[in-house]
Amino acid sequence: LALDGDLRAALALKQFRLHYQPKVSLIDFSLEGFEALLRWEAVGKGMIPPGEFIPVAEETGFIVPLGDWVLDEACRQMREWLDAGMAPVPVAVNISPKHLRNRSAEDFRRIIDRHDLPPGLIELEITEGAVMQDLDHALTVLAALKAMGIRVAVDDFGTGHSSLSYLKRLPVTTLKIDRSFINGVPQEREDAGIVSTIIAMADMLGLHVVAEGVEKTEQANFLRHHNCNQVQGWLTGRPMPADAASGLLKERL
Ligand code: G
Ligand code: G
Ligand code: NA
Ligand code: MN
Repeated sequence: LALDGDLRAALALKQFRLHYQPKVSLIDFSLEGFEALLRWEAVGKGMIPPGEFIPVAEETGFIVPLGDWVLDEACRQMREWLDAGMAPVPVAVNISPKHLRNRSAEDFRRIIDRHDLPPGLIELEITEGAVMQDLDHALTVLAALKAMGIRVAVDDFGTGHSSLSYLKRLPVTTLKIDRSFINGVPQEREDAGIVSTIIAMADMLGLHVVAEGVEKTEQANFLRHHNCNQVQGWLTGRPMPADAASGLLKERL
């Protein structure tokens, strides 16, 4: 397991990278967005997955500067794509609970402005848990982000403890259905029921809905039948380095 000091050194040594996973339309599988996912290329240890160090960073508080770096790096990449004349798609960045608690909407905005980007090209993914840990702060930040035109998605939707009355009050643009529900689709009755109900509810609330962890064609067919908007999963694209993501953007032209 990584130690706090290792993580601080890794940031100083520029050992963190972002990979980008496609989000595609369910109508024609065309590229509509990316989720940025953090990777640590440790010398001699290969690539360390985030599951092994994000919890440490969250525990020690290092997630705050690390999360700022992730947002800054995603914005820098977006600026590079724009400057190269490419038509980019929005990039989503994961914001951990402690990062959200320690930052204001203006803090996030400042990072985006540093790269002179239209705010609509950046989306923040926030879990229900992060929202519920400090609801007043989260509601203030999310409302301000929305007013600035920055998109916000509720990540891992369905696994947290937020009630529907909170969901109604949350100023978000998108729900991402957790992959644990997508796993059982279409064969498991309960999962199929939960997924189709979340899609119908999102539609009723005017929210965009994305299914995570789609690995099989039958899952995509089920989601398309129920009018889900987007899918993200191994079926339509694994997380990839920035140059491969650039390749996908160029193919669209
Ligand atoms: O890519 P992988 O499946 O190993 O990711 C594991 C977990 O790490 C996921 O829950 C993912 O959301 C999280 N994660 C990946 N990148 C980031 C990041 O930049 N910031 C935060 N807070 N979590 C991330
Ligand atoms: O917690 P979060 O939703 O951010 O987690 C995203 C993680 O899910 C990423 O680390 C990514 O590698 C992983 N992931 C993306 N698509 C799939 C998939 O189709 N199957 C599985 N098992 N994991 C996936
Ligand atoms: Na996410
Ligand atoms: Mn998720």
